[in-house]
Amino acid sequence: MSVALISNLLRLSLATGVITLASVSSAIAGTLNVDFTKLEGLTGGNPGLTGVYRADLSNLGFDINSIAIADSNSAQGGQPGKFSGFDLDAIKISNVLVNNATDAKNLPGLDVFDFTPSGTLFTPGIQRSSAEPTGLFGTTGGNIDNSVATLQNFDANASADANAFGLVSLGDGGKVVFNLKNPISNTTPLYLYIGEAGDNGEVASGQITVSDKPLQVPEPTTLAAISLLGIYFFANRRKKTKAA
Ligand SMILES: [Ca+2]
Ligand SMILES: [Ca+2]
Ligand SMILES: [Ca+2]
Repeated sequence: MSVALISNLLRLSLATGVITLASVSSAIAGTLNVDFTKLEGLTGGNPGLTGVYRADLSNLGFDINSIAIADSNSAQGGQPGKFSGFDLDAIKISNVLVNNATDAKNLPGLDVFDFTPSGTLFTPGIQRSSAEPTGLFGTTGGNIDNSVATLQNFDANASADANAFGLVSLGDGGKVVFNLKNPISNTTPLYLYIGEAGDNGEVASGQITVSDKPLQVPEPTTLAAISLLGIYFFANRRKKTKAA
């Protein structure tokens, strides 16, 4: 990502509960504490094991044009192969505050997402061991296939077999950028809800970025760097596995 692209960008870290404000002139212009709350209960399809997390986006001080979610690349939790990494069931933005996963499932949400490849930009992460050539679950040809992922609904079947449905696995270190159909003005209240299918340790270190600008897919040089990084992590992990 170029310096220009991280202009006026807020990064919410699920792990630390901190938003970091960045600008063109400096990588980090300020830091705000943010409550990142795991809602009560689980939701989803069958089995419904989606953990839902809420971030308060009220009073950010700018209009939101894009939201990015990146897998932490911890290479821990959940299933390997095409289910590697953060398993995104759904993403919603709403003016309504809810406190449990079922209520989040029933929220209509604001009509701001375009889940086609033109509005949902995917950078696949690495598949952990036994990679499948067909790609990560919920993807087709390197893009998110929303007929499988159904990112508008918390409806994931949290299983790693033929019953799996309703989610996209980002892969280790993968990233998805949602460029919103319309900017969301800086009104209050405003809440972001995301679900992690399986609720099995892959959300705690994920990251969310909200920005006042549309984000773009990485430039070729950046993609190359990410690939090298992925290879490094893969090699490093193999070494550790051998040692252990
Ligand atoms: Ca996973
Ligand atoms: Ca879904
Ligand atoms: Ca999971």
